[in-house]
Amino acid sequence: MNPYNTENLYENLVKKELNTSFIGRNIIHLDEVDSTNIYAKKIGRNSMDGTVVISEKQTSGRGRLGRKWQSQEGCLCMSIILRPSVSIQEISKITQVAAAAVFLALQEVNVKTMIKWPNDLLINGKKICGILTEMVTYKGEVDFIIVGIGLNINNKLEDLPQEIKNSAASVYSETGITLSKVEVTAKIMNNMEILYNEFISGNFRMALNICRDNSNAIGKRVNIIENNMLKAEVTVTDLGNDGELIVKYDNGETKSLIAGEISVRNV
Ligand code: BT5
Repeated sequence: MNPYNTENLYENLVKKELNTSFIGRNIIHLDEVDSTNIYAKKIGRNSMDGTVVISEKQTSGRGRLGRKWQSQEGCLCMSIILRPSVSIQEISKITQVAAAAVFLALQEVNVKTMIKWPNDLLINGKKICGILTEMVTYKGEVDFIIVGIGLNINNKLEDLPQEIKNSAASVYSETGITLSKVEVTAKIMNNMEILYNEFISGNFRMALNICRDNSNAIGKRVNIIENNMLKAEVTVTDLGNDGELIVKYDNGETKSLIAGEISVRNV
């Protein structure tokens, strides 16, 4: 079977499978763009809540902290524009809300993933999805946010660039299953709307529990990396109620780590 799903993500195909009231009700589908997050940032101020930008190809896909997202054929690249009325401090939680939504979407098509705090999904320990949440403020308040999701669905392993070949994979490369991009896109939006609505009504726990129950790190040893330097080897004990990573040092000290300041790598 052709591992690529050539079906295009046209708005009406996705919309047929949506049961949302606002996420994905306005879809901008592009053949090629530098980055769907950059595009969404440009149009965000004048876009309706829940607008989704999808591109078949990205020429400069972005990761966190200036890193790159390699957008090979078979990768689903989408950005959701949202206007949450929550404080700036709450915004980082939306990455975990999105991770939980992608997890549920894949679970619905019988693909089991693990969530790597705070923004990755893994299959067999390999990264298949990364999430980049960015915020645009206006007069010191959140104007809108962009939740960028890059999900390797039908990519062939040999097409992944050399530098990520050992750490990255796709749903297809790990399971042999070719999924419909349209179906997965709609399922992500459907699950995102449920979890996001809970989150903005004060219930972050629903998404958090999914991240906690399917964490690849809880109970494991990890390296803490800060500014590209190895800081310590610790044991992850839990996720805190605000989504922070709780770790225990070998001297017994416990600390909460906030996403964005550090990253963790399995030992
Ligand atoms: C991320 O950053 O994982 C966030 C990726 C977000 C991508 C989406 S695509 C739609 C939207 N538009 C954008 O421009 N971006 C968002 P980070 O945690 O910093 O991880 C980046 C690292 O993941 C890289 O340094 C590579 O090691 C690895 N990587 C890059 N491309 C990958 C891929 N396609 N699959 C798996 N790993 C990859």
